[in-house]
Parts: sequence; C-alpha cells; structure tokens
Amino acid sequence: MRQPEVVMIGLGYIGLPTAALIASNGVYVHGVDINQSVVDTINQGKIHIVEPALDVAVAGAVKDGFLKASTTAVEANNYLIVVPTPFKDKNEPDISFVEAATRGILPLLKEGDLYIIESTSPIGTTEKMMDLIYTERPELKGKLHIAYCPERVLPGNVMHELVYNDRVIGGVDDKSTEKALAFYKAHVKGELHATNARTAEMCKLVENSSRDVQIAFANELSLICAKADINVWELINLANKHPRVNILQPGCGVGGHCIAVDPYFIVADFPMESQIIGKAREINNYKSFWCAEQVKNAKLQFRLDHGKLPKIAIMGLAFKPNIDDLRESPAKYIAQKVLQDANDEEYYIVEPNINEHKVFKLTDYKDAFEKADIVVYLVNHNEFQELPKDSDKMILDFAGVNK
Ligand code: SAJ
Repeated sequence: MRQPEVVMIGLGYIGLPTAALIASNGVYVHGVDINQSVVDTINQGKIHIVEPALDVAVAGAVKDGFLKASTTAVEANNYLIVVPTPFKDKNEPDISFVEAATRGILPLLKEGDLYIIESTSPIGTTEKMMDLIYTERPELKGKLHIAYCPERVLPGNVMHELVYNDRVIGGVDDKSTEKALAFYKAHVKGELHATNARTAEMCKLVENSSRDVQIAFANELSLICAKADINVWELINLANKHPRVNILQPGCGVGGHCIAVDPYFIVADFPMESQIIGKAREINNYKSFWCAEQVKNAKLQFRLDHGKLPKIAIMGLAFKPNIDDLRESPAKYIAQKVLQDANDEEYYIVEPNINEHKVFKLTDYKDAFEKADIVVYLVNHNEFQELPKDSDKMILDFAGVNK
C-alpha cells in the first residue's frame, strides 16, 4: 500500500467502522491498534466485533488494498484518535490512552497535518493535547490543524449513522475547524456544524447526559408506580399522548460504555453544578440494585406460597435489546447479584444473542421459560415476544416485554 492519507488510532467499535467507511471511499487508511490479534483479524479482512454491515465493509476495504492495520503508526496527513477513555477510581476520566496515542504519532507530525480526537473526552482535552504536541515539537507551533469531533453513532446502526448523522466539529482555532470540516465533508452526508473544541467536547457529554437524565425520570416513575400499583408502561404511553411530553422507557438500569459513563466526565469536573446529572446516574444505578432486590423478594414469596424452592429464569444479559454487547450491562450485574444471593434454587440464564459465556451457563430462552417458576425479564429482546404472556408463572418484567 502506498503512503496512507489517514491514520486511525484505535480499531474498536467506532475506529474500525470509521476506518472502513473512509477506506471504502477510496482513501488509503492505516489503522493502528495495540492488540496484535485485532490487527491480524482485520488484515485477514475479518472483524472482531459484532456490528451489522461492518464485515462486508472491512472485507471490501482490505481486499481492495485501502485498509491495512498494524500495531504502530506511520506517516500520513490526517490522524484520528479513536481510543477508549475509561474512568479511574472515583469516576474520574482517564485520558491516558488519548495521550499515549498522541505521543505515538508525535515524531510523525509535519506542517499542515490534521489531528482530530473523536474519543469522548473531558472538557479541555483537545487543548491539553495541543499543548503536549507543541511542547514536544515546538517548531510546529501553530502549523498543525487540531480539532475535536465526537462520534455519535448508535451501536447496531453504526454503518448508517456514520454517514447520515450530523457532526459537531470544533477546532482549537478557525483554520483547524475549517480543515476538519473539509475532511469530514468527503465522508459524511449529515450536516457538519462548526464550533470550538471545548464546546464540541461538552456537546458529546451533554448528549449522553441528557439521555441518562431522561431515562432516570422513567426509572424513577417505575419505582413510584411499583409502590402505587400502577402499570408504568401504560402510564408513560398515556402521558406521551400529550403533544409536548415524550418520556423514555424504564428498564433494569442504564448500561453500555457511553450513557452510563459520560455523565461522570461532567460530574468529576463540575461536582457542585451538576446536581441533576449526578442524581440521574444514582437513580439509574439504584434501579439495577432495586431489580435484584425484587428478585430476592419474589423468591421468598414463592417459598412462602408453595413451600418449595423456585426455579428461576433470568432473561437477558446484554446492555440493551437485540445486541450481544455485555459491557457495563445492568442485566449482567443483576444476574451476578442474584446468583451471589442464591441458595439451592435452580437458575436458567438466558442470552439469545450469545452462544457461550465464560462465566454463565446459558440456557435456550424457550426451555428456560418452560421450566421456570419465576421469570425475570431484564432485556426486551425480540425473541421474548414469542413467549406466552398469560401463564401461571411469577413474572418480573423490568424490561417491558409484556407491556
Ligand atoms: N435505555 C433505557 N430506556 C430507554 C432507552 C435506553 O433504559 O428509553 C437504556 C438501554 O437499555 C441501555 C442504555 O439505556 O442500557 C443506553 O442505550 P441507548 O440505546 O440509549 O444508547 P447507546 O449507549 O447504545 O448509545 C448512545 C447514543 N447516544 C444518544 O442516544 C444520546 C449514541 O448516539 C452515542 O453515539 C453512543 O451512546 C456513544 O457512543 O456515546
């Protein structure tokens, strides 16, 4: 492959689809990942994650020679940083991967290059990386284009949303913003909105925090309704008939690597000001704990009513419906908690999107339902709609399967 136009650092859930998209537009992309087996998989034209249409895009880009992966960066004109930003103890954001990725390309940078961070980052990260770059390469000061452009795609619909979602693009100066806009214009059909780096960073955090707060409202309603003996699903459906009300759905908690994480990036830096954002996180976490407690109560009730131990089906482990992703999954947390509290009851753990799991012994969803006395719905997977709604089983529906 000739010298690439783009170096993509981080070939995970966002980096790989983005690399594949750019490469499929006939641009040479060099992907970098610290994991050798990820690199090998991609170079064989295969993928290491589950995402619709990604396999075809990667296979095509690799076969045509536009995408190549390696564990080290090479010289290019455009560098995209798409690495994880997890958090450390006390929910503080950890930007060490962004920093390591930046240090890795420092010797390669030259005048006129474009450097973009897409990783979700605390406010000020782009400026921090600019300072790092110009401290180490003072001769380049003011001669690079440095910008932040958050990814906003929904897992499960990434290949479509990468192209059609609007993007918010913020440079450290106007020249950087313009250059980054021109870069995305070649690949994105959604609108491109120009701003500065700090606003773009905050925008990403606010989008996910807003969803978290709205889900917390729905979860809070579910707790109130459980006490008030009101069907929360019916209630929300009716309230949403009002033209200016749009309440989201309650669930067994909020999971995934974005919505359950990003609000902490604001709370860590602005603890006094972010009251609602912090409280929403607490409510959504509490909802998972509450669900596990409900299972415990149901077990006791069953023993009292029937004088024997119940058989329990735990339905769903993924962090949301119809995906195989268990990262930060409240359903997985609840399943673990319920199993820790287990006596001699029999458990059937179900996750129809996964064949095997190294901790949980999985059971087919129909078998589990048939055998169980207590059925606990944690995730509203499509398969569960096939199961009987009327039965003499004890049903704990935290996911709205029978709503
Ligand atoms: N959830 C509910 N009730 C709802 C909606 C969702 O309990 O009404 C739960 C889900 O079950 C799941 C969690 O919230 O546990 C998050 O799921 P999600 O579908 O809302 O979002 P993610 O994490 O898959 O993707 C989000 C998206 N952000 C927004 O919608 C604002 C996506 O656009 C972002 O790109 C992504 O985070 C990200 O990477 O930041």
